[in-house]
Amino acid sequence: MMRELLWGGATASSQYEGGFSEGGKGLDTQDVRPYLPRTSNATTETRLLTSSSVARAKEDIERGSGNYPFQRGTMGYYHLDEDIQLLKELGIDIYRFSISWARLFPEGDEEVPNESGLAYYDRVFEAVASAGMKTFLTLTHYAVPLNLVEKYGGWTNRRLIDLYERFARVVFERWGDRIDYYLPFNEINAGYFSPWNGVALPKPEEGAYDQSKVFQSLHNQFVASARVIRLQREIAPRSQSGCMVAAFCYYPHTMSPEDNLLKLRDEQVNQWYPVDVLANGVQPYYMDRFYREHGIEVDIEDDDLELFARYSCDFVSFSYYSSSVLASEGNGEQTAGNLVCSIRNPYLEATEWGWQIDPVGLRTMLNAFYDRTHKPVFVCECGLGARDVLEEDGAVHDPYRVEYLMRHFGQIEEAQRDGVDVLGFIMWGVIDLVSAGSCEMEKRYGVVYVDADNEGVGSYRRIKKDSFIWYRDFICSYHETWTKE
Ligand code: BGP
Repeated sequence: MMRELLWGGATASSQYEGGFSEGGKGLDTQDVRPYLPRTSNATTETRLLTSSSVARAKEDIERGSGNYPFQRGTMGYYHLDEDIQLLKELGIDIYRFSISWARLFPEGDEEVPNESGLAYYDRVFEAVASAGMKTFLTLTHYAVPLNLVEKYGGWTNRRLIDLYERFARVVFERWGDRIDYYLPFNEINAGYFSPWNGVALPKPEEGAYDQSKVFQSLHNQFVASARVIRLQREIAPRSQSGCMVAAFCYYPHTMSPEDNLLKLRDEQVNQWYPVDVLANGVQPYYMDRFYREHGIEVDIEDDDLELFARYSCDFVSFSYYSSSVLASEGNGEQTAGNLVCSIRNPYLEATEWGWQIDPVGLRTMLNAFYDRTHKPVFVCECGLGARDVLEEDGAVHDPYRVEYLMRHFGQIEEAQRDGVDVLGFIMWGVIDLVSAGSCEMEKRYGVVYVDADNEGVGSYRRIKKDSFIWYRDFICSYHETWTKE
């Protein structure tokens, strides 16, 4: 029996809220990422911060200078009621948003939360419930209080597990009865390929990341996830817990056995490792050899393994934007992807940012996740990043976005027919946001346009794009037809 899907939209606190020092909010790891005009390595520089770039950002903040887009997001903090009204009009069933850890605990290690932060999220939860939408909460979406990086070394330190649990306790005690689905972490595999975003780890001033620190941090986040699930089951039992990774749908570059093996190994480390721990409750066998061969040392305690086995999540979820190609010999033309690079796939078209559009890959991923875990699967992020134009007459025509969505929705239906238990689809950046990868404003995903540019110049007025009407009508007729069947 096919499940009636939930259709949703998503934002994340750092990309959306702005108001970075409003109500006593502390600085976090996203507030200090500068906008850098697009050049070959601008994205890397703004994504992988070093301690000296953080120090520079703090000086800029003191002086009130510099361009730090996450400090303004798309001003959601100031447009809350209007935005929720727009989402209500859109008719989505479920809204995914995240809580800014530094709004509740400005330094991250206080004993008690910040009242003004609590009051802000009271309003958010209330507005979402009154609009009749379900809540899909991401406890943290990349943003970590900066003090926790400077004082404890970010997620390398197990102390963060306790502090994170303290933060989660406040969330569940206060809003637990309103949370339908939640994720302890956004794209938990980001720690591996984008350590500043994923695990709040600064890049060394010279040379590469120490991989032992990267994987220790990831392991600590796995432990934190399991502890949060334990806590939620005690105090907020009606919520459903998930785990989430960025899914890449890898293809081997050639038919060579080496390329095929590389695909398997990369998929294991990049994508399945967190899923096997958090959904299947096991520390997977393949990581031992990977650690050994790369000289990686991770402290894994026996209690951790027991936690994984006892507190695995209820559903699995992933973000999916494009697919990737892997080659053992490193040849082939490169293109970009979600926080990673790939080889160009001649069978696919790519977005202006080089992300290869592959709807069939979504069906493949849905099958792969279900096959591996036998748990219901939520597509909790997907969408098209494009340079939309606000026309003179005040309209935004985005037929390319409608086409992207239609093609992906078709593949979700196919996956359901394959027998995959799909829970729903959540469109990324339903209201335009600052890009997480490149800090640009002009890479837009929304069905609601926000009038602002890369420099933060603009009215921040909200304008419905053509795709708004299409998505609204799609959701409405989907449910009407479903009820009639
Ligand atoms: C995911 C993140 C989102 C997001 C999206 C699109 O990795 O979870 O926060 O923004 O990708 O990426 P970008 O904003 O770089 O286009």
